[in-house]
This record gives sequence, structure tokens and C-alpha cells, in this order.
Amino acid sequence: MSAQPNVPLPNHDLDAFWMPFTANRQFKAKPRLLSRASGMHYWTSDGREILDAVAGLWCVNAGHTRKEITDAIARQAATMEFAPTFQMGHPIAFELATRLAQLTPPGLDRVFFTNSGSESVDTALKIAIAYHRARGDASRTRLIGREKGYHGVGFGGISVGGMVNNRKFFGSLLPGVDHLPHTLDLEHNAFSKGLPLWGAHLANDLERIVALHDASTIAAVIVEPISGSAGVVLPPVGYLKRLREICDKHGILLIFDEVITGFGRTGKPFAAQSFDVTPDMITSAKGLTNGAVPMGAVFAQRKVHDAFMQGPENAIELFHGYTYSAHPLACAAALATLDIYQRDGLLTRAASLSPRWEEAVHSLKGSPHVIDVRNYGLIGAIEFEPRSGKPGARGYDIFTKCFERGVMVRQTADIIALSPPLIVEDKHIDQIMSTLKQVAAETA
Ligand code: PXG
Repeated sequence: MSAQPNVPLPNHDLDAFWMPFTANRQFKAKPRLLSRASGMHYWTSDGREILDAVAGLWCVNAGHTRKEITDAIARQAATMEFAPTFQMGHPIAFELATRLAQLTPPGLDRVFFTNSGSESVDTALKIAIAYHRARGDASRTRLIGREKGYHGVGFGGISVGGMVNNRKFFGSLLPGVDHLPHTLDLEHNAFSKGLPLWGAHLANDLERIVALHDASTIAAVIVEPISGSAGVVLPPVGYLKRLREICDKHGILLIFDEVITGFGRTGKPFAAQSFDVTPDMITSAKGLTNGAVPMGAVFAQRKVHDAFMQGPENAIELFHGYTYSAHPLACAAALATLDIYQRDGLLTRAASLSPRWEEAVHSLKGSPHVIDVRNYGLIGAIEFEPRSGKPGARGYDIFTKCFERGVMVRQTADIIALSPPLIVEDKHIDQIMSTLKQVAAETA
């Protein structure tokens, strides 16, 4: 049975879909079903309007069902729905790569297409190891991630990731991985506005890891410039620059996972530009197509790409790729998305809104149980004190109560994360914060 807008599904129809990152039994006993979307809003299948305070899942940066994007997808579907990119090509894939290469930080102008953030991460990790090998440095295979990091759900991504529940069920993971300490420190940094001042020295832990394993064994460090999934963890002032310096000193590649920070979330096209630190690779997805068609991309420094371009001309340089790399519908959606981002100034709008956003998010300070408020660009997080012995219970109650009152937020444990579409207006910001305040005041 196909879902009609505004027609609730009978509950038994919920059984077959094994839902991702969801408490399936709890959800199916009391489902939250979305059936329509436009601009800043969703509508539930029983017709309630929901303000989207998280851009779907950090991806719908230009707002929902933008006509130019849906038209472009429909046109492309009718013209050529699929074309292979293994030993074949289609023009809009090249056009999109060229357009993207103009947005990225200087030098990051070689683009490898994937279908998700997880695939972008595994692609970048594989490129990092193969890059060193291509240069005759095959002992550099070790990968360094960070505690609390989220890099998707592939085996590479969960191995370098640092969220325990995403790792502990899945065996021994990739060998040869180590982790930097995370940078969340409420004792020093609670209620910081923007980037926290304390903690740049935490990057020096990379020197300890290098001393332990030797630089000659380390291929790459991967971090999110701002961690999203773990509940918005910000880089202390100077931290990312320090990481860059240490990587340079030891010949280690630096990968920024910008799956959520890419495409305008921080006030520039990429967080690398907001923080003025240029990595060797950037992984992206989500906002690339405004969430309309799955797509990811890895941006590589020219030197990384060029290291592969050797040997006989008929040799395939990188044995990696996906059937749907540069899928025509995704390319069409991404090109239309970039048009909107650029025409409407959305890739820098977060910078002009961020003072207003910061003030609004920090107005939650002083609400019951609030132990920290964090913000950067158009990202916000409100951390609540966990109920004794029941981590996550208060966060879940706040998330569901906000939804009942018409605002969709994202919950990680007892942290509420906010990342509205970049078209958000003052009245929406007010509604998000007043709803959160009411709900916080009523939640034991
Ligand atoms: N890297 C980062 C930094 C991400 O945030 C991924 C990789 C994986 O992307 P895919 O497309 O494979 O899901 C992500 C995904 C949340 C939340 O609660 C964040 C993500 C996914 C789901 C929930 O903040 N980010």
C-alpha cells in the first residue's frame, strides 16, 4: 500500500521496515510519520505541520521540495535515468565536478563521487592508504580517528569513529586504528559562545600517537571539523590548525569529514574555509543534493589525485567506485541545488544569521536541567543533565514533546541538536526556542 498524504497507516503495515538507528518496537507502538514537506516544514500523515529544525537529517539545506531541484530530477529521469561511469562518462557528471571544484578550498579540486557519507569516508580512507603506496610509502597504513567521532557506518567509518554503540556490536573492526581524545569539556568550556577557548592542546595528542607507532606507519588522520552526531562537539580555537601542523610535520594526510558541515552549515561553503585550515581531503554528502537524491563526494588535493596518475595509460589507477557513482539523477539534483545555493546566497547565510542564532540558542541557558549550550554557524546544541541511572531518557522525552508541539529536533542521548535549513527566518528561530523552553520547563 502506498502512503497517501494525511492518511495514517494501520499499525501492522509498519512491521516489515526494519528501521535504521531507531528503537523499532517503541517507534511502531507510537509512530511519527511524515508524508509531505515544503520549505521549512513537514506535515505528518495526520496533517499536523512540523517545523523542521534539523534540515531533515542535516541535509535539506535549501529547504524542502524546491521546485528547481524536483524539476531537474524529473527532467533527468525522463532523459537518461542511468549511465555507467566505469570506463564511460556522461556530461553532467563532469559539469558537477567542475562546479564543485570551484567551491572547495584551494587545491581540493579533484572529485570522487559516492552515494552517501559512509561511502565518502570509506573512499577517503582507501585513497589515503593507496596514495602512500602509490608514492612508494606502503608502510603508511594506520588510520587515526577521534573519540566521539562519527564517520558513518561502513567498517572503515566505525573503526575510525568513536561512538561506542556504533562499534561494540560489530567485532574487531579494522586493525591498525588509533584515536585522538575528543574535545568536549564542560568543566572548562560550558556555555561557550561559538568556539571554546580551552583545549587546542588536545591536538598535541597526535604527537603521542606518532611517538607510539612512528609516523612511517600512519596514513591519515580523520576528524569532523565539528562533530554532529555525538551531540555537536566544537573544535577549540587553534585546535584544527595544530592538527594540520602536526600532520604536515610527519607527512600524514589530514581528512576533514564535512558530511554535515559542508554546503554552508558553518557560514562558508566548507568548515575548512570557516576555520582557515586546508585538509588533504574532504568527505561530503547530505547538502550536496539538498537531500533529494542520495549522493556523496570526496574532494582530494591535486597532489593526492596526481600521485595515482602514473604508470601505463591503460592502467586503471584506483580500483574503487560504485555502480551509482555520479548517478545522473543525483548529478541533476546537485547542479540544481548549487544553483539555488549560489543564487540565494545560502552558502554564506549562516554567517550573517549566526549572531542572532547564537543569542537565541543561548537563551536556553538557565532553563531547567540545561548543563551546556553550544553553537557555531547555524548549528546549535542544548545539553541536558541525564536523569540518574537513565541516560538519554530526558533527551528522548524532550525530542518527542517538541515533535508533539510541532517542532522536529534531533536527539543524541541527552543532547538536543539543531541545524535548521539555511533558509530559516527569525520567526522560525523564535518558534524553535520558545518550544524548547516550554518543553524544558515541563520535563522532569
Ligand atoms: N560522516 C559524518 C560526519 C556524518 O555526520 C556520515 C559520515 C555518514 O553519512 P551517511 O550518508 O552514510 O549517513 C554522517 C551522517 C545525527 C545524524 O543524529 C548524523 C548523521 C546521520 C544520521 C544522524 O546527527 N550523519
